[in-house]
Amino acid sequence: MWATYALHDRVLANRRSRHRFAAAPAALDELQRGLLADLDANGFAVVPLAALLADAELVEAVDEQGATFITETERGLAGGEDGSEQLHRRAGKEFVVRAYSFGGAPLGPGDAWFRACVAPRVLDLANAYLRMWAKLSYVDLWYTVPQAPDSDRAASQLWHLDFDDKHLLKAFLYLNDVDEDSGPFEYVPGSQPDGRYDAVWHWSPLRTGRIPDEQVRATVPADGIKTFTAPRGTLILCNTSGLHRGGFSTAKPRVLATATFCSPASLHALSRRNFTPAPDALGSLSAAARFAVA
Ligand SMILES: O=C(O)CCC(=O)C(=O)O
Repeated sequence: MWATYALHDRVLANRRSRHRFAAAPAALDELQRGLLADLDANGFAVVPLAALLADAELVEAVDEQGATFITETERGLAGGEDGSEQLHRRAGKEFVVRAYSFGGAPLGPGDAWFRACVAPRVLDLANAYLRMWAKLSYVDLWYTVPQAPDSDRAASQLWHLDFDDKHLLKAFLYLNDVDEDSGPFEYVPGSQPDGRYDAVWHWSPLRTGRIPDEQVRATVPADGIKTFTAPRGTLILCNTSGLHRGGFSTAKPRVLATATFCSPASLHALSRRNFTPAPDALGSLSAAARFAVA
């Protein structure tokens, strides 16, 4: 797998994508440049979506989409077995209800979160971080259902590195206020590829193991874990090929919109997009956005 990934990263898909980026790099403003510097240094950046997008109507539409998703999910959860069966959950990660999951939902301008993900203010930053034209491989909303505080953590609630790609940028937009009890996202700054912990937790394709909490705490200083408690409307951008975990909600649900930007090498070698661009999605998009979703 290393050989296939390295071939796509160095020679095939990513080289073309890097050329596309280098031929017409988008000019970033001061806010975007600051976020890029944070991403490069620590593997994450945090910003209110409203500040990054600078499009009040779109921010409002995303918020409404979140409110509708919460209402529908809670209706489903309250509807006993029948209602609950209609909800999108994946085996092994039942604690997350998803709006779309992996069904290839057609997404286009009618979906506010999709629109935000391909908006130049967001996509230009993702491309600048990856130093190539990125692919948008996953778009979804998640509702994390609270579980008993004494239950065991499972799946992505445990420390891990995402195995799909090292050129990776995930977006997590909190759609409700997230505190310690609602399962905040957590990250070890500097654990991204080429970061200060790269030698400790080195990324390799398809590496799927979980890393014990004791090992993490024995390796990083007490303030070396970033716990993202934050108000609704906060956007976290993170290279999750570094060490992360989250979604251990105990007292309250956590609701977020998420998206994954990755390199074409990931799409070729390791992953599959979870949505299909709707027929009306492409016409209005920039060349970089068409590339991202096509
Ligand atoms: O739910 C979370 O906060 C963690 C998500 C995660 O591990 C991932 O998206 O790779």
